[in-house]
Amino acid sequence: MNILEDLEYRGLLFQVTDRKGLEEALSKPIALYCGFDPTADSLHVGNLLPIIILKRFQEAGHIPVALVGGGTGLIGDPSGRSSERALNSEEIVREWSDKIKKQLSRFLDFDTKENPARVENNFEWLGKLSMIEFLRDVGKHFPVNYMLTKESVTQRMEYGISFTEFSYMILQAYDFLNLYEKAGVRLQIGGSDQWGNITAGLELIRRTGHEAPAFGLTVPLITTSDGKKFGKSEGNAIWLDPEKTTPYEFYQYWINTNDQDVIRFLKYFTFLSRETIDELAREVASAPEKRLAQKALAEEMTKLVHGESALKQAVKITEALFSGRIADLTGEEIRQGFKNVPSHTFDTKEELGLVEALVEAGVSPSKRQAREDIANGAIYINGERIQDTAYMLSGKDRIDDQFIVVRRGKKKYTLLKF
Ligand code: 485
Repeated sequence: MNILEDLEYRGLLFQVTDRKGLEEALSKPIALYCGFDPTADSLHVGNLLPIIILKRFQEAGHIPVALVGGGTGLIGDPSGRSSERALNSEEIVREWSDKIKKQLSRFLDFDTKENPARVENNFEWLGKLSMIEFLRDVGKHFPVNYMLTKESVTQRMEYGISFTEFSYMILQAYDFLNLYEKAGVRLQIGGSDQWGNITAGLELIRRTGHEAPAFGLTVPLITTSDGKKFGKSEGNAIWLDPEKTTPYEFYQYWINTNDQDVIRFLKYFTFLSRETIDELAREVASAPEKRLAQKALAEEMTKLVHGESALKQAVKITEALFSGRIADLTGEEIRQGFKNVPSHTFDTKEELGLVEALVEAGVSPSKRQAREDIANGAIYINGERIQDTAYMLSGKDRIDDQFIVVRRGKKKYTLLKF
């Protein structure tokens, strides 16, 4: 199976400019690129698919170029947006570009002799381009009529679009031309919203008299069967930066994938073999309650993005929360696993009556209720039921001398911090 057939099997080919021609071009190693604008200080799972496809192309012997939009990020892509973007300061865009460059680098192989990856920042050339040069050498190739037919523009006609964002497609087109000329790039990939910008680049390459063919390929927009936005959990983006979305949260995001979506996502995102995926599909059909496919997906994704040891930790936290054996966790694991539960900070490490602590931390509304909760067996300290109303919390209860995990009833967790 060649790379295009593989992408097709995975459901990843949305549009291709010239499938036959591209197939032919791919019979030899080619360079290809995908661009990422620094619109935040981290990439998120919505950016993962093109990154993984760059990796797939590299594994198939081609040369991936990951481009950080340090220049285009100062302008703002109107594609897929109904309103004008707010401009970020140059300092912020520079800072975010550096972070994103680091993140992208994790996924690609720079050390292989045959086809090492490259990371570029388009500020390198866009930052130097003069206004006169831009208008004479690049703008002249773009009939305004042609630009007006682009969906990124027509979509915005009602609410308005600045000249700045209107010009964005020319900058991305110039990138493609530049990488074509200087790095032999023959293919640009992106999400389906990038089709207009990618084809603008092909147009520029053609109009500047280049002979060697160039191509564009887009991947579909990822949807979920329950209509929730892919890559978000309760409205929050799932980031690739472990400081913003912990590896445990990241693992949880994937493990919560619906049965209806999980096989499709395994095909999109993982490097598991076709046989393994088919086997997991049979498992989803015959024993969905085991969630083997979801586990495989969560494991593969967490390993890919955060590495083996972060995956082990995420699994350990998941298991401890499931079994209630909280005491086995380290302080760092507690921090990750209980990031989103209510917490209360005590400013003393003195012994503390459990009843008083429950009230102060808001676990029980009154001392009377706290005593009742304890006596009824509803209170767990680090996973162990405590039924002694005179119980004193002390150093031996603190994990890493910092945390005590309180559970009231089946599920209601509170984190006590010291
Ligand atoms: O030469 C280029 C310069 C910038 C870009 C691409 C080529 C970035 C592009 N205009 C863009 O805005 N991409 C989005 C981004 O950066 O967040 C998303 C796309 C998505 C997918 C992803 O990047 O919306 O479809 O391509 C990688």
